[in-house]
Amino acid sequence: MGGRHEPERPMPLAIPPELIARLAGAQRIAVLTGAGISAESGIPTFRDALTGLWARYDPLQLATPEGFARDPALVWDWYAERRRRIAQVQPNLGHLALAQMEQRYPHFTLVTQNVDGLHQRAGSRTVIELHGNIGRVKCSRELTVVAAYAEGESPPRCPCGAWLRPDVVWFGELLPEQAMEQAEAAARNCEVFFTIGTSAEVYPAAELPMTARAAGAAVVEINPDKTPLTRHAHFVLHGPAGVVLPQLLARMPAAA
Ligand code: BV8
Repeated sequence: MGGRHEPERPMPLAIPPELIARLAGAQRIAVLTGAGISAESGIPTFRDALTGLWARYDPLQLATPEGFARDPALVWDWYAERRRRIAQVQPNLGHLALAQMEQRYPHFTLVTQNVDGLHQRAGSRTVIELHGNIGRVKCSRELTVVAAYAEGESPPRCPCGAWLRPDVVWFGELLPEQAMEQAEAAARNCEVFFTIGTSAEVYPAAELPMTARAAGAAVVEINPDKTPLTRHAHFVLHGPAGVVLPQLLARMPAAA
């Protein structure tokens, strides 16, 4: 009889000792995450070919005010489908490791481009959402968040009569000013800046690791693939966030 099949144990990662030393001596850490950190929860990234119903749609067309104006029902239904998928998944080991990492440092700022709320569900207490949150809905005219709305019409309407829309930042829209200011301050003042699961192609978020680098921080990229940032990073850990982050956490100082 064959033995019990041990779950696939990830290969131990070669983590540079200089990085361990930087993390041991650091007080201020900043992290930027992108869609890749939610990939292991089963949420397709923007660069993956979207599976199923949405395979033929391009987020760059749907996640825009023009796309919404052109076909509000299609855009609303795309977000409703994404919301349903997010409700069915769980945060993964990468999200959970970042929530624990926050406890290890006196100054830990997590900035995310993701709109799925999985960092908060994993227990991260301070999350700066640069691109909003798919769980929130706002009036497309008054821009005020609406807590409840009658399902039925797609998109539903605000009491003022205008369509409701997801409270996310579309391409061509400005990012929330306070969120961006906090993110930039964290990038300028941190000692180590992690960029995790992002293709580093969407601005102005993609500027943050370069801001940190210019301010003297050690920039660490965690991604299975290369990105335009890879050559600028001081440390590159090639692998999925759900594998790399728990191994990195195990080498970090105990909780502060
Ligand atoms: C703006 C919410 C000012 C909606 C999103 C230069 C300066 C300023 C602006 C621009 C500029 N150049 C171009 C622009 C315009 C534009 C832009 O950046 N375009 C890109 C396409 C070039 N930026 C904007 O429009 C921004 N607004 O600048 O306002 C302005 C205003 C008016 C006129 C002019 C300027 C707004 C950008 C925000 C858009 N909204 N999301 C929604 O989600 O539906 S962006 C959306 O796409 C996501 O939020 C995310 O940010 C982005 C996708 O990027 P990633 O997160 O990196 O995901 P991606 O799939 O690309 O990559 C995943 C990575 O994970 C890969 O590298 C993969 O290898 C890796 N990975 C996979 N598995 C794993 C993994 N990593 C780790 N572990 C794994 N297991």
